[in-house]
Amino acid sequence: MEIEETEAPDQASAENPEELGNLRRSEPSSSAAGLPAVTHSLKHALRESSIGRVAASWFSLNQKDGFDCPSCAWPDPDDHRAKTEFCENGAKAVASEASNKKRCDAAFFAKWPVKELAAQSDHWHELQGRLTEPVVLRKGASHYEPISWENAFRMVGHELNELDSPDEAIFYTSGRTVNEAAFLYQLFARLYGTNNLPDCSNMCHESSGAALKQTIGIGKGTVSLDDFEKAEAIFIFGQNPGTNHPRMLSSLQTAKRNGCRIVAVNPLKEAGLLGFAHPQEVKGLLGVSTSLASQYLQVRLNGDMALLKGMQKAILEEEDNDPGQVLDHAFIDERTTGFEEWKAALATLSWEQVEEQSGLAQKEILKAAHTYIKADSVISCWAMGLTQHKTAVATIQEIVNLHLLGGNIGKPGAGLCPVRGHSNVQGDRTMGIATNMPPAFLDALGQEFNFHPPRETGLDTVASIAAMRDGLAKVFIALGGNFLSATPDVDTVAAGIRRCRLSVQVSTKLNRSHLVTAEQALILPCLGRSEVDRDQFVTVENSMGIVHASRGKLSPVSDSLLSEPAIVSGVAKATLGNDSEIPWDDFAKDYSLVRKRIEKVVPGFDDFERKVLQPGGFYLPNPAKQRVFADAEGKAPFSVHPLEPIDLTEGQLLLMTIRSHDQFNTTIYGMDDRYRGIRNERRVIFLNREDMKERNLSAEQPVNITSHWQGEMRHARLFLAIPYDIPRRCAAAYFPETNVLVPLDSTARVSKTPTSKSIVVTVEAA
Ligand SMILES: Nc1nc2c(c(=O)[nH]1)N[C@H]1C(S)=C(S)[C@@H](COP(=O)(O)OP(=O)(O)OC[C@H]3O[C@@H](n4cnc5c(=O)[nH]c(N)nc54)[C@H](O)[C@@H]3O)O[C@H]1N2
Ligand SMILES: Nc1nc2c(c(=O)[nH]1)N[C@H]1C(S)=C(S)[C@@H](COP(=O)(O)OP(=O)(O)OC[C@H]3O[C@@H](n4cnc5c(=O)[nH]c(N)nc54)[C@H](O)[C@@H]3O)O[C@H]1N2
Ligand SMILES: [Mo]
Repeated sequence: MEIEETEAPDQASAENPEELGNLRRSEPSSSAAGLPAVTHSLKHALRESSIGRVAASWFSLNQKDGFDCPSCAWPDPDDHRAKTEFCENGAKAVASEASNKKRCDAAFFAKWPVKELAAQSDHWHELQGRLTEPVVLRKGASHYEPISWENAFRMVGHELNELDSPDEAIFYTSGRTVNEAAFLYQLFARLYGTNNLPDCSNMCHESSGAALKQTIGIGKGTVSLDDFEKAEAIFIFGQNPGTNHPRMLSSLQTAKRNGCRIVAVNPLKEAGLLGFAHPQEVKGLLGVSTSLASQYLQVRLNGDMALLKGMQKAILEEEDNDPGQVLDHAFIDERTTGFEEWKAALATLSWEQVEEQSGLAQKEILKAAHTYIKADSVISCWAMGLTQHKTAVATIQEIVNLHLLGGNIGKPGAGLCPVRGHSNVQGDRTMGIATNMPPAFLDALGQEFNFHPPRETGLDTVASIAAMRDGLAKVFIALGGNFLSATPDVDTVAAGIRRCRLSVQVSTKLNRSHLVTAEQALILPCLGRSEVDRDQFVTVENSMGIVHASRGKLSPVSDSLLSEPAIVSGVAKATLGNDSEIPWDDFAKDYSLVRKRIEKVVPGFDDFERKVLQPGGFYLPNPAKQRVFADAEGKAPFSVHPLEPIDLTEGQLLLMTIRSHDQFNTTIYGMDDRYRGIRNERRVIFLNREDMKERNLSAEQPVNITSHWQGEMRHARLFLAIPYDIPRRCAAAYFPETNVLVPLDSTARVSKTPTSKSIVVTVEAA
């Protein structure tokens, strides 16, 4: 069945224009950063702002009295911070936010019809500067026009109060939202009466949270930064830190210099895993790099579970050869359950199956297993390469199994490290942004604010899309993000949003979610984290569970911006009126009042105000670090999962949708993917040379991509075929251009995360 594109010619386009740039290609790099990282940071920054503003932003970034980098969630060192504790892509993120050379103001929106804006590319949207005043798109109008903050709030309140049920409203959050805003937002949604709180995490590390909660009892990692200095082996699965977490490379470099062995598991040979030239070291600037991975396992897409089982098999075989010397028996006996059942299940798996499904030779897997066995302390890191598959939760639980065998959780230099994406995505969850917060949280919230929070599980991202598509949800509000472009099955999302009565976007920069809208739409522009918010500071939590303060340093790009907490409070007051006993106006003015309430509701925040003002902040409690795990006795279960290969029929490939070096999710800073040797083009698909030969495709030939899912076909047109070092029958292309191919119903078990890294496709000459 063809999934029809729903766009009528008179509708705003939900996709980037199908146009090619002017591709230039070079050899992929064998190390990341160095001087080019510094020059590219500067180039991007100066394109957006004056030199003074650039300097002010760079020297406040990630300093103890400055603001938290709005790019990734990698932590800052507890001590020894460099004067410039940032990376090329952090610098791009700040440049994008600090941008003051152009602006999307009333004159901009008066000039541009929405449909014409939608005909432009995501990169063009990014270059238009900051959103500077609230604007409204009225029913049937072609242009956005200015609206006062008061009227905007009133409009949202009116539409929410018109709904037949609170469950017809959706409250989405993206992971840049700071703790105070997130706490107020979930409070508002629950007072209003719904748990419909989908977030970007549903598309991101939801699988990690689900896998870890069931095993180690907490959906977060167990390491801190200094564990990287003590680790004897580090495994990095499905992650491209050179682009997405560049500051992690400094930690890997330190580990390597301390003698740690690093094993990279990735279908692509990513530059940042091969080597790192530290831009803050003279040698690094001169291009001398530290090699990082001592073993590179070019696993087949979705082959990690087979690899992990293979490693476990090898470890058990070694234990049989050398009883008592390989496994941590004391740990297994005292801190785990289900070892014997798990071992029996693994015994039924053959090496042939492991090799076939991982795409790796037994010899390579044995080598990785020996690295694990020889190390007294092991860290495993992972990101989207593991979380966005049907068997994501199972695969992550295989990592947990691996760590349980050697007691590699809760001791120095060892542990589990899901590397988070958005800078406060972990904090947003802690604050209650979730469709199913535990009863204890809801009890505490209800008690503190004197109400009965709804208990029914709300709609997550995929379920929200289905509800809008089916006419069951009618108001869509987003605190940050770019829902339309970040979600799967873009045409279905567009059709769903268009059926709604009102869509509201709280944003800093123009994006496609402002252009494909409900009957009426609002853009509510907010302060960025880099900007001064009167005398207030905010708080965030990084990937390692450290909560710290962030204080903007730059002057706001416009006087008409409000902070996120002020916007949430304004909407809440306009919706819930004076009946509510909650002092929304006070919360908007003084965030310490919000923090006082957080302290009462969220565990681990006692003495919040004082602790968060300590330089560097404080660690949240994490029982798994003390080896207290999921079950009633604090033990962690071994998890048993069968291998589940994805059956490709003749001619089909498995496609992963990934990030280029010049993007932050749907924000496209530039058209290059320098480390992979791609310049001036995003419409590319990386293919194995043999697979290209089989299809008679030549290098840079234009192709169309079709995805196949339960008899349905989805199309993405006009991409250039790039011969690349990638395993047979695997392919890679950038998101969001390929999100049209991701079927809405193809999700990971348990976590419901869209399977954006395993899309079954065929590729044909265009
Ligand atoms: N500059 C920048 N920084 C970012 C972001 C950004 O877009 N730009 N995004 C932020 C966010 S929200 C997130 S979640 C993170 C994302 O960070 P990453 O997870 O690093 O992002 P992806 O580009 O999705 O890369 C996934 C990696 O997994 C590999 N991979 C794909 N499939 C498989 C598989 O089946 N097995 C294995 N072993 N590997 C696989 C790919 O080759 C790629 O190297 O980065 C955060 N930081
Ligand atoms: N095919 C495919 N799809 C994916 C992924 C993939 O790997 N492949 N990755 C998924 C992942 S991991 C994630 S996290 C999601 C990301 O999904 P989202 O978080 O929804 O998307 P972003 O592109 O990060 O959002 C960018 C927008 O956020 C707004 N913004 C930026 N800073 C701020 C701020 O401080 N406050 C507010 N209010 N707004 C701000 C800007 O207007 C900007 O246009 O995408 C997912 N989608
Ligand atoms: Mo993410």
